[in-house]
Amino acid sequence: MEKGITLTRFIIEQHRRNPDLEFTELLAELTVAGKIIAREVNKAGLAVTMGLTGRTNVHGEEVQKLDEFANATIIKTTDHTGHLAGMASEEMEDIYHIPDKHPRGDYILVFDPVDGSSNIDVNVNIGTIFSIYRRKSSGSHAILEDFLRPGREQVCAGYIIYGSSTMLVYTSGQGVHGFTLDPTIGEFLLSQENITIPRRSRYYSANEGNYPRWAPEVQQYMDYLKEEDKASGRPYSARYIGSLVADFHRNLLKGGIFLYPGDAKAPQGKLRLIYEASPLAFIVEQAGGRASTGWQPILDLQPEKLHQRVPLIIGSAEDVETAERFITS
Ligand code: AHM
Ligand code: MG
Repeated sequence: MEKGITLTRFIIEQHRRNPDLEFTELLAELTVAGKIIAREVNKAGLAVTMGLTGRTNVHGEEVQKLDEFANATIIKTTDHTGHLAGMASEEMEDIYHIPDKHPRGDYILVFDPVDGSSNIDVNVNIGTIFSIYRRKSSGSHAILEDFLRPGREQVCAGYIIYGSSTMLVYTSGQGVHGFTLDPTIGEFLLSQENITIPRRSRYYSANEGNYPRWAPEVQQYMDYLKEEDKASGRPYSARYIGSLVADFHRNLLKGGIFLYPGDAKAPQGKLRLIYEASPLAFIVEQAGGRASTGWQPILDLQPEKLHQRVPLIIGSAEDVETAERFITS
């Protein structure tokens, strides 16, 4: 489609071509949440939404005011649409049930309202990650089993990145498309249709401070990345922001591999399966890349808990394959 058309029009056209995409209105509401969160992020140090709340979340992490604001904003902009039977997020211990005053629908929404929270106060890119599944249960409210689903069953996944510009990237299983917020008209406009990730890259993103705790196979892979490449005469270059969405977004466009493996202290790593790893895995596969625990595709995992963590290796297909070879050898 023509570059510069609005996200709303793009979504309507997609829906026309594939009437099965009944959740497109929900996606449109999510973009409203994205704009409201972007507005708060852009106020940076001036806003009352900056800083800590003084509470810790279900993961024992300090909750930023923006985490809470973004969580509440996403709920508020989507709970009345009639498409949802329930929601779950990084900031809520349990499932959020749609209030009885609103109609309920066939989908569930999972999200990480602000990913990379530790970067909020220092003007570094952060993001919102989301994913939509069709519910399985048929009662009046969604149940836990509706959320514990392999990532392959996602019908839509995306993220909004708050950076030098605000961008929304999503897939509904028909390619990956990127939209940039034009702040002068308040609309997301198509900037990249059918994004594909380079098959091989020269970049890696990992928190190498954890190197001493990694398994020897992971350490060997990391050592390999630092060997001089015969063709370029250079090792891989490190690029680590510490905001998953930002690291992922750069790798998606330029090529690269992101790793957050398990280690001696945290065998399942840090990142959450349902609302961090799986949505990005759906996007990367749609873009021709790969996402893995090292042993298994992320999208094949059957979650056992809502807030389950998972080792994540994601990015350019050939780089992820090489990492898998090291890890499983
Ligand atoms: P968050 O969702 O609480 O912000 O935590 C997830 C973040 C990711 O964005 C990022 O990849 C990772 O944590 C960074 O962790 P570390 O500081 O250990 O490198
Ligand atoms: Mg997160």
